[in-house]
Amino acid sequence: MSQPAVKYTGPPRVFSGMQPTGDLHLGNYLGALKKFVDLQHSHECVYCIVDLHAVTVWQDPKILAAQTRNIAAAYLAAGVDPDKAIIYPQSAVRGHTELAWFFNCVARIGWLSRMTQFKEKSGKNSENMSVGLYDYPVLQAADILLFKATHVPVGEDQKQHLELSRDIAQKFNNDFEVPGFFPLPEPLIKGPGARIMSLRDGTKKMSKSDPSVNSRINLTDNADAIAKKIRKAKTDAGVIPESLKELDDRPELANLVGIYGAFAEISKQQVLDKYAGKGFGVFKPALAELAVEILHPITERMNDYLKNPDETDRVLAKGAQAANQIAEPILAEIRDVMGFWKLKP
Ligand code: AQP
Repeated sequence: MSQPAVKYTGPPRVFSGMQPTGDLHLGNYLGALKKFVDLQHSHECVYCIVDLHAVTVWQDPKILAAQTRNIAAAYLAAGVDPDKAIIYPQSAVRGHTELAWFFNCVARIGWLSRMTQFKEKSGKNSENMSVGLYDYPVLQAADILLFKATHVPVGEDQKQHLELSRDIAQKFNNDFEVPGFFPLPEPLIKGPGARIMSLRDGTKKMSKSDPSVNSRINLTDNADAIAKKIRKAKTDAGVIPESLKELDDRPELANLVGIYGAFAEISKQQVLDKYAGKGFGVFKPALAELAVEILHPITERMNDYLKNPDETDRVLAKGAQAANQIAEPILAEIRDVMGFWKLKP
């Protein structure tokens, strides 16, 4: 029977993560990582490297740990401060998998079957996908709620998964008659970086798995590669228009204007005000210069961290300990709510 909505009254907490499935790109940076850095100044933040999510598709065991370090290096290089925010690998905190199982018994098959990301990733081959890939959003709900996180900075592609996390939290609170036990986590999606599109096709999301390397700018790209990819970015024959409405049927240009706005921290309209009437010969070099100015220092710092894996490992080990300290008491509470056996004190 559904309970009246009771608000969660615990402390605000931010949680998010990235998969160690390849080099991070501009979409990951502008859609999520940049927000990670900003939020650490105002919130308690927990940032995970979601290696358990990564293995929902095949990962070479010989390189998984190195990929995990790479993502940690990207977090640190982008400005996540391990003295302010927790950075850790998901598999180092066992609570993720335990809570995912509990939530498997709360979530409904019908909810999961509506998830568009699974449909996109599996295509016509869904019978051959891992059960883990199908169950991915349940693990994601467990990631967030293991910390009773209230806010989740993500790109727009994660909106549906976040809605599922809220549904799971609400159903748990109702089923076990513990109103307000879990917060209903709020996605932090807004801003011009929320959906960065491929540089080769303005209708497709920029993605690690796109076979075209020119479709994305990676955080490991040097200045020349960044400039070249922007120069080669697909555009049309027109000039930069005056109004946002005129971007509607020019997806590639709309994407580049959004990227400029996200870097410069101005609105798309302000970008148009600056460049209206100018051609791509002016706009693309200006965008490339801005991109290099912001990304180059991150790439350099990332290379330093990659040369020094011991330091990154120290951050991850300390982070795992801190994450476990938050997660363990919450997990104990959840086990109590669900009525599992425990030894009498
Ligand atoms: N194009 C994007 N624009 C804005 N945000 C994006 N994110 C991903 N792509 C874009 C956000 O980055 C965070 C981490 O994503 P992830 O590591 O979970 O991987 P993903 O979403 O699977 O990233 P990819 O690059 O798209 O990988 P593949 O190719 O494997 O599908 C998330 O917050 C995500 O929203």
